[in-house]
Amino acid sequence: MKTTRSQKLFAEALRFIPGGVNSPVRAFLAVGGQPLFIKRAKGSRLYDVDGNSFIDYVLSWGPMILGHAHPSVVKAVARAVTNSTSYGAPTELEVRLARMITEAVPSIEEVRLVSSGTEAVMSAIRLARAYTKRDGILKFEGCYHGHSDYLLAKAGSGLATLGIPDCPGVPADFTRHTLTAPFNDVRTTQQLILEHHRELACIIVEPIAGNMGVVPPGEEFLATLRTLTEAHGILLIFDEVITGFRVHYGGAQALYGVRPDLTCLGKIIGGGLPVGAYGGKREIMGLVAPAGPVYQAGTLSGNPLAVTAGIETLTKLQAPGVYKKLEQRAAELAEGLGAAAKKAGVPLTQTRVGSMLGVFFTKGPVVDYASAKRSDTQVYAKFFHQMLEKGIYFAPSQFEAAFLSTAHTSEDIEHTIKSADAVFKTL
Ligand code: KE4
Repeated sequence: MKTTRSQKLFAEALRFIPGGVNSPVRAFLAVGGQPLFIKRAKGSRLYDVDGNSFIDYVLSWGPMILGHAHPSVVKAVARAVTNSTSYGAPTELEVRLARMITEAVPSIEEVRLVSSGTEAVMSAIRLARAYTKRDGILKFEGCYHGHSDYLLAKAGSGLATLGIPDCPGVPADFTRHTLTAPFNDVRTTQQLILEHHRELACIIVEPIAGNMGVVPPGEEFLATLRTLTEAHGILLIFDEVITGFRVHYGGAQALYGVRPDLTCLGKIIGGGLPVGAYGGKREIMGLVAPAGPVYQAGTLSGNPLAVTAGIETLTKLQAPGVYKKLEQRAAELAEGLGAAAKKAGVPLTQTRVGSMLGVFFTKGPVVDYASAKRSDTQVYAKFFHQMLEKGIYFAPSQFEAAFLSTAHTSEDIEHTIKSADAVFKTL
């Protein structure tokens, strides 16, 4: 595959941008090689600067659920841009998107728009701490909630001690209040809550983990979190930045029937432009400035272009049968990959909820971060590069999700399965 222009651009990027990229995972460090520079995309396909084209299963890490450059999104944003790009004043558009979100997600009575998932989570945690007047946070290993300081924590030695920083530049003080437990581990979570409930403001969880590869919640996991938090006045925060409008129009909370106190959203609600959001019960959201004392602000919050793209995307997702079709396509792909791996004798564990898919090169099962890490990342890297050569773009990291869009055709799926069939044989 010719990659001369990408290589040239990467060399130049390295002169001006740390690691040559504006977000670490894009640098291909987890799979080796150099990143491809994308020129344009349409539907399920990406086109790079060297003229190569790929079926895209990254979809900008989730937002592009309608595929790239969906005609009605393009039209709406093209029209909106002629009215200027930002006012820093309220618009009818923001009211529309807020209404759509509260109608889609029953646990959200009020919602605040921000510009990224990180900002949404950071604000939701500040709000939970203000509402409960407690400082403690409990998160789960392998879950990622954006890069705010106190979430870049790892389990202290032995679960009893509080979090220690997992990244230079984060003062120990900032992660002291952050506890971590293994995802899906009800017993440990219960033990931590019993020990620390007096100081816990919230438990934050990706209801379907998407940042260690895809790991669905165990049978009673989410319901138990709900019961335990309720019993101790701890707020339950669902980080649905990935799962919101991905696995169901009402998010994972609608799929599993568990209502959190606060929900964080992002990605799909901006249709690929910068939007994040956090929302929940009026009684809690009423504390957010200027209605209440919890300060949070943003120059471009509710930006008219980003909100327009979000409104168009959610409107298209309301069409009957959209999620059923996404489910069918994704099931087709998973079946095909499973059969191909079996035929080639490659140990493959797949995890899937709707159109978000996990592919692990391990016997499995994969139920948490420890078991996800048993996956052979060297084999994943070979799989990634050989599929790339065949015009298929999976995530350049084992610990991400593969996504499908409404633009992926059955021909795309067939081509992907046929390619995987050939690739698995070499593994
Ligand atoms: P952003 O700040 O990147 O918009 O959102 C942070 C975030 C919060 N919560 C969850 C569950 C997330 O998955 C994310 C961001 N996801 C990563 C990859 N899975 C975005 C890709 C990147 O970091 O470049």
